[in-house]
Amino acid sequence: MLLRIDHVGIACHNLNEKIEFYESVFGLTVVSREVNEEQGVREAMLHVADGDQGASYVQLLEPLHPDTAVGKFLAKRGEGVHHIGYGVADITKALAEISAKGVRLVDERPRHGSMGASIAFLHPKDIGGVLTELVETSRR
Ligand code: MC0
Repeated sequence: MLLRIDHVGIACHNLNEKIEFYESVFGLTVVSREVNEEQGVREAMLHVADGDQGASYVQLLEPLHPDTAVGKFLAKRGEGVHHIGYGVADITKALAEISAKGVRLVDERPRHGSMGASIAFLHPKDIGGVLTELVETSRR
């Protein structure tokens, strides 16, 4: 069901500072920057690698307001890994299969994600404390 690690989402206080850090330390390149009002984030995708099943990225996330998913996470836990995003071929089918196994879905239906992808989150409390995101994308 899971094709690849699409991205690792990392919560930070200052997006520009963190981009500079990842560029200078790891030599990564920003391929997309977006504001996603629905998710309450300003984010950047930095390309890591290409594989048979598509590309993988580091996603840096800065909250638009304190009262957002990432804002609350930062207040509680500080900067760090916020979620893992896995690539899937058919997100609607994957959500139905996962839900049938008793895992709570944060999103019953896909939402709009970075770089035109369809995304949906699974509840961290049912996945060993890891906020998990499914990503269906046509990009390669
Ligand atoms: C919260 N919890 C987490 C967590 N966020 N655990 C692991 N990883 C995380 N990132 C835990 C809290 O510590 C708490 O545990 C419990 O879940 C409830 O958290 P809360 O702070 O009280 O907040 P809730 O319940 O209002 O919301 C938690 C929930 C929410 C996961 C449902 O953050 C959510 O809907 N997340 C999905 C959307 C999202 O994260 N969007 C931002 C990225 P305790 O033990 O204290 O009860 S958007 C994105 O990434 C897009 C742009 C993309 O990829 O394209």
